Amino acid sequence: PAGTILGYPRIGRRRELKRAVEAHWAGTTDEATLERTATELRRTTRERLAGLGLGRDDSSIPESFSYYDQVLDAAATVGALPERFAALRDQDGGIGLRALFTAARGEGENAPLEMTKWFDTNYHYLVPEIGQETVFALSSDRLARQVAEAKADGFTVRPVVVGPVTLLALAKATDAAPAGFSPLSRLEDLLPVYAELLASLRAAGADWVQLDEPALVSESLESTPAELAVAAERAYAVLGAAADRPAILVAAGYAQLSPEAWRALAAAPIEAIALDLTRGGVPERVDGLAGKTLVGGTVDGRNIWRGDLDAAWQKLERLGGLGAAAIAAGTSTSLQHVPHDVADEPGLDPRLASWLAFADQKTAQVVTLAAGLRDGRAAIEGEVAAASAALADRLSAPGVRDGAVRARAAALTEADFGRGDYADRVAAQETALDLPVLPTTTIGSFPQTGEIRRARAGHGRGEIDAAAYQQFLRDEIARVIDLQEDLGLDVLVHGEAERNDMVQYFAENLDGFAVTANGWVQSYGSRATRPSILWGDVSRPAPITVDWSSFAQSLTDKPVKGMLTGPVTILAWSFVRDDQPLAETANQVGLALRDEIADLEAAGIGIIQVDEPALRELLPLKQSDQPAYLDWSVRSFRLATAGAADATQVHTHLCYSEFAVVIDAIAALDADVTSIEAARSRGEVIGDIATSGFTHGVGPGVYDIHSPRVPSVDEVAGLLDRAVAELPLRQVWVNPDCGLKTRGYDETVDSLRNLVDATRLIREKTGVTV
Ligand code: THG
Ligand code: ZN
Repeated sequence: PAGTILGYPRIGRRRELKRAVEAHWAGTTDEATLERTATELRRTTRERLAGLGLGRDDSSIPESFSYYDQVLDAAATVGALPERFAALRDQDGGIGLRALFTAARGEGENAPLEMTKWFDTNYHYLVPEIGQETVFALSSDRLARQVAEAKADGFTVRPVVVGPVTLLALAKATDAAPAGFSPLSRLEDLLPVYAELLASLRAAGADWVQLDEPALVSESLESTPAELAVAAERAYAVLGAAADRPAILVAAGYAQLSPEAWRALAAAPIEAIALDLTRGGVPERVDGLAGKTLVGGTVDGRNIWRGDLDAAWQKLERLGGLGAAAIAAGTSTSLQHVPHDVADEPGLDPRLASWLAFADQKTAQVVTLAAGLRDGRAAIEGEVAAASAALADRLSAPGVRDGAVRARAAALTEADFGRGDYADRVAAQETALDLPVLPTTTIGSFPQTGEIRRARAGHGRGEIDAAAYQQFLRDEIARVIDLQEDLGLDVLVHGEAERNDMVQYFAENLDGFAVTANGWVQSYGSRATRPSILWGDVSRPAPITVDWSSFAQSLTDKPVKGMLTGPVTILAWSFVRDDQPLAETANQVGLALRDEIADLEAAGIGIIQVDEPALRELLPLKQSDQPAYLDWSVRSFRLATAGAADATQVHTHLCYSEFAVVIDAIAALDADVTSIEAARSRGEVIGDIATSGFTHGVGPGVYDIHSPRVPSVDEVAGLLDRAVAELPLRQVWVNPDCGLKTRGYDETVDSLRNLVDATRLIREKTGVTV
């Protein structure tokens, strides 16, 4: 076929899969009911994709369904589930839904697989655990059954599986593995199982299979690009030679293939390669392409812009010059990273909507490009012109370029990016704040109870008027302030009951953003977010958080932290305009936040936290792109915060454990206090901070908020002991490792009480109590 998409959202237009899966987890529905819902979703997806113009019987419709995660699916298919879940297998060793969901979610003592970000997206996958002892064996026929199910409905679909190189490259060694063990060393043992899988897909009626190998574009994995290319060469030599297989499409999205991997795939005995042409250009001409189809990923699977069909066409033409047997149009990646359909957003401004393409619109674009490849460019001239006109309209529409915002950004000087000397700030803050040693605080949000969610929803539907909603939130703030005073915390928060999401809340209150009603994108498992759309120049029409923060401060003599989300995180968790460098957009957000900070200061708020949990997330896959990213991301944070007076204490919070990777950038943020998640191993993070020479205040999270478990006083005291042994006493803060929004009140109160008690113990032990 002349066009295909590499994958489609599987959560359902109204998050049907989330509801079905969570009902099953809650025990209200059985497995058969869940399977029926999933079957229905797949059927609807196929019909829709056919309706949009993909062929019913030419393998252009991908079968990319997953109940939870495609990496978990691939691991389960080849039998690579850790030993601790062995008891959940079927009698014949097969891995069914129960084992799959338990590996994803954990059960009792058996921790779930670790979760981490999928390349530079906001999707999270489960990390397979593979050791010397892992026995690979075909352990699930789920994908083959889905192919057969489609066949019975009259569709020949193209099953999508994570490829063997990527599966191993993303895996971590099991605890039992010897030191230095690399899962990639198991490639030879894994390949026969993939060959068996391919044969089963062929038997089920698949003419083509898609093996996703995005590891081949990354420079941020344990294995080097050269090692990965060698593995790919071997893998596709073996799979290409397998008997009874469907034609193989290897898809490598998310960035440009490494030159080594490009040469290896071109030379391999496979039938097609899908390239991401939205990141990096058309690759060099190499040997081996003569018998192959190249799928030009020209429709961006990562953003929601309608895109430039003329530019896409030109890339396809250049791809056609490489000497391949055939060229097809495609998406750059799976469409799992974008919402379903712009038509589900009647509330969006129609002009903005005309600039957008979600999964369905992107599929239609691929179909258009495919028609052009088949029938000639003239056949699609109308659609190409319409896309160009929408793009031109976007670039010239009111609000996209705001003269005042641009003039302000143009007038910035280096002085706007730096605060006063740190030592002076410490002195001014000691006088202003008078905090004890080992100050205790929380990250910002308190539990979002059902009551809070219902009140917000009621207000959204117009059932609760503005005055009543405001009073509800004030009562909630008063309750949270009282609670923190009772617990004896030193730096209080207002609890963020007014916020649905730490990014969407600011998007709703800043100019230049739009929010969607149904624009859900899977984050992990059954969880999704609705990324905001940053379409225009950003400015702040009015103060956003000042009333809530000053109300909270009026209730207590203790300092209440102002709580803001930083520019990098606002960008990372939104769909961002692609017509200017991210650095420019980040600075606009930074300036809006700078004004908010000035207003908070004027309202008497002495501590302001600007969260950047996503700082690590946006780090580019290519090492050569990383320094520029770290430079602009750090600068936008500094721009936001550098207007603060010396006496104002600026805090930030970062949500990940790979502290070492970006330690220099964290130091360069120059926040007075940084709280960090310490999930990997709390002690290790303290060690990392100590050896890094980090000099500012730091709060290594003393307990994990991602679990309802209450840490004991001894446990917290043990960590604090270690912290004060390795770090100067004056540097250490005491806090949980992330916001409390997803927790219940019972465990939150018990945990915070133990945190405060442990802090008292250590203060007494050190003999310094103020
Ligand atoms: N906000 C935004 N993006 C994010 C996060 C966030 N991306 C990264 C990280 N945090 C992802 N983590 C989560 C955690 C929980 C949920 C989603 C992503 C979640 N979502 C609800 C669900 O799916 O039921 C829906 C939330 C809602 O109703 O708004 O629980 O914090 N922007
Ligand atoms: Zn966090």
